Amino acid sequence: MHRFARRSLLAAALLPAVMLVSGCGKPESSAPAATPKLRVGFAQIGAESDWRKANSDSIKREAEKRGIELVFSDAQQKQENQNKALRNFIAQKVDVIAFSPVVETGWEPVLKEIKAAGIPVVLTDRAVDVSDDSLFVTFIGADFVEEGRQAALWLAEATGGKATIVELQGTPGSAPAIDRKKGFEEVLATKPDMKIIKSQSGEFTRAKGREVMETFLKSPEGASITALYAHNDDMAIGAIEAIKEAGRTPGKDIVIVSIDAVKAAFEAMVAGDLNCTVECNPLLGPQLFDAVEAIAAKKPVERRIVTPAKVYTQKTAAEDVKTRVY
Ligand code: GZL
Repeated sequence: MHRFARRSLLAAALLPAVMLVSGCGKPESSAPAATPKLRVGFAQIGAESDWRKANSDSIKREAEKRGIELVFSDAQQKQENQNKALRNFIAQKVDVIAFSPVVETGWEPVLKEIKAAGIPVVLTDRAVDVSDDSLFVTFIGADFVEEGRQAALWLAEATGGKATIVELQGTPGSAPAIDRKKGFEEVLATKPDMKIIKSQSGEFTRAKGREVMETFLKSPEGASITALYAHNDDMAIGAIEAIKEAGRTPGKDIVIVSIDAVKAAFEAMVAGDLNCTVECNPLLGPQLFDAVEAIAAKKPVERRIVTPAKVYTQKTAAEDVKTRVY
């Protein structure tokens, strides 16, 4: 039986006893019994990008604002650390567990242990690939396939449908890397003169994005590159440094489209180095704790909560950059 059910049954059972003990037929202090603080365990992926840092800030800030006790762990982008943290939350008997799974697979065992412990699970940001739908209550996050489509549609428009593209993928096996590639290639299938000639993971980080872009530029096909598709802004910003070092002009010789729409991307667009970014909102704290509080109150929760996206380009970057909050 779920912890909340047990707790409310217990409270209901005890109340008459409490009233009997006091002998007066009504509780001594008229103040209502303080409802216990909700305790939520959150297993975060890491701090690999500006997006991730904004996501963590939003979750911590919102928990604080709502008086929810947050047990927060950072897995440094390692699945084994996330699994450890999730098992820890079971031992700590938290009320709800939430996490952003670093990759899609390998979660069934720990999710079954959490289910057996009667603790509800909320997924934020990234999805898991499991056969048993009862292993989590809801998934709150963007439609990564659509983000990939939007990036490709913008690039097709910007290049007249003709581009020799290199791709910096996100973390191998992660939902955003799989789906952003899928959406981009769906559009490319209709564009015969747009070709991805090289594609490799930059792990969603600036450092790795720069390193991989350097190898692309030094390869025999380096001189033929006319466009870069990066699965996040951090890798695009790292790649911009490599492009400049190679004596090429980012934003002109090599047109660049990425995803996230973090503030540094707007600064790069104002500088003319980046051409377009597709927004993937990291501020999931409010939606996460709306779902947590609904679960605690035994109210229904949507199975899938999609966060909207928007395409931003150099055209409006000088204005947009002033109001970006992450
Ligand atoms: C997307 C998120 C990705 C971001 C990256 O929802 O999972 O992980 O695009 C982040 O910046 O590292």
